[in-house]
Amino acid sequence: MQLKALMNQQKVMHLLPARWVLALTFVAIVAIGCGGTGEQGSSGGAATAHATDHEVAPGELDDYYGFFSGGHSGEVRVIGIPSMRVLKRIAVWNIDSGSGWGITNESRALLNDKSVGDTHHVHGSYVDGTYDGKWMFVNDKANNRLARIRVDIMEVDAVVNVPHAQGAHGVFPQRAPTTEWVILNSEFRTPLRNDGRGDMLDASTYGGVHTIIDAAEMEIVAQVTTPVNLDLAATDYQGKYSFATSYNTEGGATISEMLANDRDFLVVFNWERIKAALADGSYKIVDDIKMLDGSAGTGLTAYIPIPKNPHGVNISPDGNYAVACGKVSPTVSVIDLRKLDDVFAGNIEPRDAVVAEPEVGLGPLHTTFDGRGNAYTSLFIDSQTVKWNIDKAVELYENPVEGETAVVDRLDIHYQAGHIMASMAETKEADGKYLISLNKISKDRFLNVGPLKPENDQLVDISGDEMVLLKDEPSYIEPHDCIIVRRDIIEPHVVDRVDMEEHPDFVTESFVERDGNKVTAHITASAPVYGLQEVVVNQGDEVTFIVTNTDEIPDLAHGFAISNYNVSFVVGPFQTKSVTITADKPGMYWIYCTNFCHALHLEMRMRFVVNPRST
Ligand code: CUK
Ligand code: CUA
Ligand code: CA
Repeated sequence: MQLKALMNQQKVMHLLPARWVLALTFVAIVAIGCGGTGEQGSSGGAATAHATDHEVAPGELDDYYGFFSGGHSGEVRVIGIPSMRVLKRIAVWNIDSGSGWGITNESRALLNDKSVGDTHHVHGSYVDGTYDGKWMFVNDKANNRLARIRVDIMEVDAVVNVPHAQGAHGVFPQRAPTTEWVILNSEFRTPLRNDGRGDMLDASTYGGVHTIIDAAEMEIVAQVTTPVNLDLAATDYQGKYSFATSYNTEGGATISEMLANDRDFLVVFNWERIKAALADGSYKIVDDIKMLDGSAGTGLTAYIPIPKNPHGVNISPDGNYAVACGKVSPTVSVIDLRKLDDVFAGNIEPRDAVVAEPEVGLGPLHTTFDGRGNAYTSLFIDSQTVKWNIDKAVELYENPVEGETAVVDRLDIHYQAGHIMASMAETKEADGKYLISLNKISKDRFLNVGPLKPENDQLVDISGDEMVLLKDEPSYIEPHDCIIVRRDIIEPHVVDRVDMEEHPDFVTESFVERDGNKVTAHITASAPVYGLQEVVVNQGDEVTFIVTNTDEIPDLAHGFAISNYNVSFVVGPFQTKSVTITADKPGMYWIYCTNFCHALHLEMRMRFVVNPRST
């Protein structure tokens, strides 16, 4: 397997300039685990002195909420910044008996009975270019879905399944005037109607999909198809354009095919034209979805050539620039968004919108901003954060000066950075205080825990001229991305309790009802008792337990586990959750509270009696 990977890598090498061969070989060595990780000097000494300024003492609260995707763990994590304390794990695509997600009827209905997912990007809803503290949106690259998290209770409340898409990856909400749309890119090209018809191995028939989702309804508005793949996503600050990087302009199905061209694309989607096309009916309906053709020449899109297999695209907080990272080119491409109207009007060539292409280092993946005109790009291969000045880059692109560069500072990170994110950087209120480098490899930075080591999320102070490393934080595989949101934006929205009547079947009085072989037990939970002492059913009955936590105390949750029946969930204050099981095992089974709620918590239990089927 490893040999084969190396051989494929070798094949690719023939197609690449010498410098990239070196770089990619390095990636290969790291990826197959037979080499080091390019260890470089650390900024340890300076960091320690500085770090104390950023300590959050016991009892003190953080200044920022971090929302981190959890990768193939399927969850989203809420982390206090700068303390890096993990405050909450929000189950999204995973099963979590800490909350009962994936176990209760309510969550299983949202999850469509799927139990895995792959979260890469979490982004908040916006009003006028900054977060409104209402929702978070997160993708599922594995099962091609988008989830919405309610910020007030920090739980998922809606899911949309996205057809015609695989590798549902880049996601970004509309930033202005408000988040009406959320866009989701499919990274993998597929047959657009993927139902087995045609020659499925003929990659030339495949396409990518830019899915537009209504944020409030969580329904698909339309899908714009492209001949190329669509990877990372962004929206502008005006509600006019959305963006996708495309690394497979070649339409290839193998790595070497996907690396053939020197330039791929930043694809720009024109919302005004998309809305017009939807209004005048220039779309096909495929499986109940409005599908628009976004090929070059349709006017809906612009394809801006940029080097090479680009990855992240991020918009500067002033709304003027898109920055796309070259990945296998040492450059980032700076696109002036004020030129896009001219591109769409045909006044200038798409490539003319590129106003800078500074060389920043090897393996640029993602860029973030400090709101003071500087950009920070993660370098996967160089294991660095590079800080560079946008205006300077534009100036030098126009008038190159020998020996001058837009780069202002470099910081070694440990090691192999993927995403990078500064505080409030995806809003017009970017404040340039903290930056987190989400590093894929921790190697020697923590106690060794075996072959699967944690990742390393490093906290960096970017408030001064030079970046200062403050903290290493191990993280469980594998957050790709995060956003850092000011506390005052989130905190006022978070509630202590839910409205009990949100659930149509909330329970205030406990009782059991029977309808044929269907039994429903309505149960209150109030420390330290359930509203029923026993539920007696017959073998084969379909039994639904509906549990409402009626305790008046905030922060007092009750659990509900049924011994040997594979049920365990937690009901928060004033919440109602339910589960339906088939009583297929005769006997007496204790139902007990799993969450320590009272001095008599251990006594908080009831019996579930299943009479054997009469013969
Ligand atoms: S991707 Cu993982 S490091 Cu899914 Cu945003 Cu770039
Ligand atoms: Cu209720 Cu423990
Ligand atoms: Ca390519």
